[in-house]
Parts: sequence; C-alpha cells; structure tokens
Amino acid sequence: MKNSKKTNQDNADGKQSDLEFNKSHAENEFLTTNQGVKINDNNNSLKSGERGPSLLEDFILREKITHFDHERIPERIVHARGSGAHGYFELYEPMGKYTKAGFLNDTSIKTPVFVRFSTVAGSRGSTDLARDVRGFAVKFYTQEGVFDLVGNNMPVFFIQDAMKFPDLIHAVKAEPHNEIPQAASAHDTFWDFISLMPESMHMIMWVMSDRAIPRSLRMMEGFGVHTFRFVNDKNEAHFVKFHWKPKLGTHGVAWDEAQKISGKNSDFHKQDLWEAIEEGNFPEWELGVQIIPESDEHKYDFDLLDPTKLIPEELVPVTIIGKMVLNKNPDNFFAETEQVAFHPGHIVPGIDFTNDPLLQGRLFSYTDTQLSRLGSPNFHEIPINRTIAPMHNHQRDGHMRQEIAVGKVSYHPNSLGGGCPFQAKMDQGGFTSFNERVDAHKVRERSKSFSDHFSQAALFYNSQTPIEQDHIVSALSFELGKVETVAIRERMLGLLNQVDANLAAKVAKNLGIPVPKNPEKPMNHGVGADDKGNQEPSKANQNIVPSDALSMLKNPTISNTIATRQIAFLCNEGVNADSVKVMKTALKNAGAKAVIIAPHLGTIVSEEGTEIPVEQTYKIAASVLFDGVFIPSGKGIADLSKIKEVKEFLNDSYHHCKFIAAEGEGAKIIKNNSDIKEDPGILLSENHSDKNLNVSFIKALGRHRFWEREKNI
Ligand code: HDE
Repeated sequence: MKNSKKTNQDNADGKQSDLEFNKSHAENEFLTTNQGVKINDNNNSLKSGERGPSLLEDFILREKITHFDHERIPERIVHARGSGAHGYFELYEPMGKYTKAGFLNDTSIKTPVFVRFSTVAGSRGSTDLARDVRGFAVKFYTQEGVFDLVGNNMPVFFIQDAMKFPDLIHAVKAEPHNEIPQAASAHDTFWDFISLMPESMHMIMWVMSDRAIPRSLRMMEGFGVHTFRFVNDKNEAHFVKFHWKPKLGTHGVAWDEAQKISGKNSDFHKQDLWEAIEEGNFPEWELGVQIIPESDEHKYDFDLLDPTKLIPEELVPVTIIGKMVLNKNPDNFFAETEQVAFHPGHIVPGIDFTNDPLLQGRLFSYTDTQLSRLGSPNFHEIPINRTIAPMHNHQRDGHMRQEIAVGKVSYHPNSLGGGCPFQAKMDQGGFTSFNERVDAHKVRERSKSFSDHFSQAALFYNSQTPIEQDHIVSALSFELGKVETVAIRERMLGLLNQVDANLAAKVAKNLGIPVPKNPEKPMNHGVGADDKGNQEPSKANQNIVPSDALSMLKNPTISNTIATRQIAFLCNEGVNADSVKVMKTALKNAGAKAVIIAPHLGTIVSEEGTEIPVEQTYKIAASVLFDGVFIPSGKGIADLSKIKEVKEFLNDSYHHCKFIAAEGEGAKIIKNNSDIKEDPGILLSENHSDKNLNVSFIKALGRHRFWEREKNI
C-alpha cells in the first residue's frame, strides 16, 4: 500500500526514500494475507500430517499462488521492453507568444515528469542493444492535466499512414511460424515489407545508422516526430516540432560491440540509466522547438503533415526552451514503468494536433491498447498515471475502480448536485480544439505532397561523415545478408539506388549481386498511389544541402564531456599505485569513473606495498562494457600479457575504436601486441604517472571513439 500514498509530485521531489519509509514502518509490521489476516507460517503449506497431502482449505497458500499465477499482464504489443525514471521539467523563457500551456509559461514551476525509454520490436525480456528505434515517451504532470510527448529517438517514421502500422509491426517482429528472430530486423519479412514500401527509405537510413545502437539512453536525442500545434490565448496557432537534446551528447556503439554487449549484459542500457541516477549523475535533456507560422504551411518542398519528413534545423532553427532532469528511479518496475500508460492524445490547452494521418491513427490506438493491456478504462487511476490536476467527472464504475464516488448524481446537466462539476469556459482553462477549417470530400488517398520518398533519405545519407556512411553500408550489408530471398535483396538495392548510387553499389558489392538496371516499381506492389495515377519521383532531388545536425559526429551540439564514462584499469599484483591514483583522480575530476580490474577480487598489492581494492575480475569484465581502457605502469603489469582475457579485452577495445592509454610497463604490453597497430587513438607514455598523458586521454575520451581506426582494421 505504501506506494499508493506517494504522489507523482512526491516522486519528482525525491521525497522519502524506500529505506526511510521501511524504517518508519518496520515496527509492528507483520506479514498478512490480502485480507489483512496475520500469517503465522510463510514456509509450510497446510497438510494432513507432516508427510501427508496438502489441504484444499489452505486459503493462505491458495491466495499466494493465485496472485502469483496472475502476476503477468500482456506486454505492450510494441515497445515492450522499457526503462523508466522520474524527474522534472523546468522552463527557461515564457512561451506565451505561441502557447497558452501553463507549464510553458511559468518559469518558476518544476513540472514532474515520468519518462519511459524503450525498444520497439523485441519482447519485454529482450536485449537493450538491438538495432532498433528507441521510444522516448515523456509524461508531464502539469497543473492543467497530463501532457504526454510520446516520441522516438529518430525524428521520422517508417510509414505515412496509420493503416500500415499493423503490417509494419507484423513484418518486423519475430516471424510467426517459428518466432525467430527476437528483437532483430535482419530477416526476410521485415525487408520484404520495406522493399515494397519506398516511403520507409528515409527512416531506413536512420535505423541503419548508429542512432539505432545508442551508447546510453542518456546519450540519445528525442523527437516528437509529428508536427503538432501550439495555440496561444488569442487562439492563434503555430506548427511545432519537439526535440530533446541530451547534455551528454549523442553517441552510438559499434555494431559488433552491440552484439557482444547483448551477450555480456542484455540490461546494459537499463542498468546504465539506473546506476547513473542512483549515483546522483542525473541525466538532462534540453527541450527544443521548431516553430513554423501557419502561413508557412506550404512553403517547403515536403509536407509538414508527412511523418517521414523532418524540417532541417538549417531551415528552421531549434529554439531551446527548457530542460528536463531525471533524478529518481522508480520504486517498483511493474507499478510504474510497466503500468505507465502514454497517449499522444493526452494534451493540455495550448497544444493541439495536426492532420498528420499517422498521428490521427495513434489518437485511437493508445486508449485501445491500454484497455487490452491494463484491462480496464480505469487505468488513469493507477498511481503512475494519475493527474496532479483536480479531476472531477461523471465517469463511473468499471473493473477495479478505485474512486468511491459519493452522492447520487452521475450525469450532466444536473440540478440535484448543484450542477457540479461545471464546464470550464476558455478563460477558465477549458480545452477547446483549434478551430481549423476542414472542408473536403471523403477519400482514401495519399496526398501528392507526400510522394517524394527519396530526397530526405539522400539528405540524411549525404549529411553523414564518411565514417557514418560506412556504418550505414555495413548495417545494410549485415541486414540484407541475413535475408534469404534474393529477390528481396534485389528490390532493396533498387530502392537504395534511388537514394544514392554509391550507397547501392557498395551494398551490392557486399551482397555479391549487381544493382538491378531496371528496378521493379515497388509502388505497384502495395500502397496504390499508381492506381490513382500519381507520378512518384523516382530519384532523390539532386540539389540537397547537407544538414550537420543530422550527423552524430558533426552535430554542433555534440558534447565533449566525459562525465559518467566508465574507464577500465587493467591491473595486476605489482601495479604502480601512484600510476593508478594519478590517472584515477584526473578522470574522477573530469566526471568519469575508473574501474579496477585484476585477476582476482579482494585486494592486490602494489609495487609500493599498498593494497588496492579490486572491483571486477578478468572473468567478469569485458571491454564492450567500458568506454576506454588504461594500463598503468608497475613491475607486475608485464604478466598481464599472459592472461587470455586481457588480450581479448585489448583487441576488442582496439577493434571497437576505443581510446587506449598506457604508461610504463603498460605501454610495453600495447607495443608488444602484434594485433594492435599504433595510431592517434592509442596514447602511450614511457613515464610513470604522466600528467600529460592524463590530459590527452581525457581530451581523447571526449571524442567518444577513434572511428578513423576502422580504415586500418
Ligand atoms: Fe506507438 N504505440 N504507434 N508510435 N509508441 C505504442 O501503446 C501506434 C508511433 C511510441 O513507453 C502502443 O501503450 C500506432 C510513432 C512509443 O509506454 C500502441 C502507430 C511513434 C511507445 C502504439 C504508432 C510512436 C509507443 C503500445 C501508427 C513516435 C511506447 C503500448 C499509427 C512518434 C510508450 C502502448 C511507452 C507505444 C500504437 C506509431 C512512439 C499499440 C497505431 C510514429 C514511444 O498503442
């Protein structure tokens, strides 16, 4: 019962810790049944004689097992695997010119939030490091009601119309006959679908990029994807796109590394988020908006209502308006992260929808899915979903209703209840929909303004650095290499060729088949635009101006901080304690964390004779779980080269383009390793406790990876 007494506001303020709460309730707290009867023996079921059969009358056993049998609820049909955290949002400047939303006008309010990050395709127990889009859903508990910004870590989506969503998800999920593969898009049904859906090509560029394998949930951008509306108190509207910019920068891992992390620690992202918050390293994002006047609706060569398009930041800059801090882990995963119910239709006065046909479909889907998942229209009464705004209406009853409504009035208008509750006029904060004029024929059609599927795919590809482009080529070669049907590979090459001929040629080479000369017209297979006589542009627009904001490596907002990075210290008996201490202190001062690894747990004795506590052994630690590696000096360090796991550690660090620093005897280990070729990502010093090495290592780690190494390996 204790959690139900905590409010979302308490959670945001981080009020009472579990430990404090438990201490204050420890006295006189007995184990009871759900009916409050104190339990005398929680170890033995009721039997007829100590070796006899169990008795049906054991209501304590039956209650316990029945409850256990029903512990699972249906997992989310998409975004099943998630990690959540509480925090708050703070506004920098009042936004009254554009929106009347209270939380976007008062800079003194800390609006509580709950965020859930997720992968899309896998089941609830699947790995965090799947190549996938990440969900980035934020619930703002505003004083005017709940506002959910249910976005992703990529600014566009695979499809333009809600009608295609079940098809997309059926195609990407494990294949229905054998339920293989789990949390992976590298299989026939996904690419079969994609090869027939040219509208997916822009999103495909994003999911084949390193954005789909983030280093950390704390190092991802977030996007509202659809164009929404801001509405001010004069009822004037502006189009708006939402962006979350992480303070730690946007970083990905190498694909080989992602696959290895999945084996070493499939909870890598979940644990990283949890530990950062527990350690007080609260992740932060700034909220940015791109605002477009209604009069500019048709100004661009793409449609603002098309969710497969973004607005380049160079065309409409992102204005930063506030920040979000995540400062508290959930008390209970199920009660909060699993039961939280997001809905793009949860909006507050000052924010409104557009006619984006994907968004319009979502407005139906999310209540419907909660009914099946949480099992009742009363899901808003679950503590994590409760609004902090006063809530009064005449909705009644239903499964597991918590509220005990008093009195006999449950209708409006009424006189017996004094007319309560009253409708709110606009100036009393009543929600009114934006008064958009809609006057048209009913049609099942796609707007012609949605038909350029290749230009922004090419914009994304051409905005990447050569290293990032290589990663896209490798990802496509991996995914299509796992596809068994050759015709699907060929169709994909045809589509890639329509984005960029070089890209298609490189993937074709890896697949060992030529780019088809006259690719099949994929539109003939499916969405029917051809039936209506629409002429689809068959190639990307050639006059594309690259956008640096789309590249993780060029992104001007990239952060060079090494805060919260984990650096492995490869140690042994006889390590030089001063070498360890000097580097450890330098890293700590820069916000990073040194982890001492040695052949055994307990302590090791340094060459100076001091004891150094060991945190992990070589059997447990793996390079893929760290951001960089340091080998200190010391007589005993030379023996590290005899340890198989140390060699694997260094080789993986090298292949995944991590920065490696070493000094004294440590440097010799690197020099003598024939698998490692020295390059600027490897920082060696012959001296002990070299302060220059510390400075250059910290600077290097701020670059995240020395991706240039890939050319030599
Ligand atoms: Fe979702 N989506 N979606 N989606 N979505 C769900 O709702 C759906 C789409 C997104 O952490 C479901 O509560 C349809 C775009 C996130 O709990 C479901 C369509 C974007 C989450 C659903 C889309 C998203 C969901 C499953 C096409 C990025 C996880 C469980 C019309 C802007 C929220 C649930 C959480 C979850 C339907 C497309 C983001 C089934 C029909 C585009 C982050 O209702």
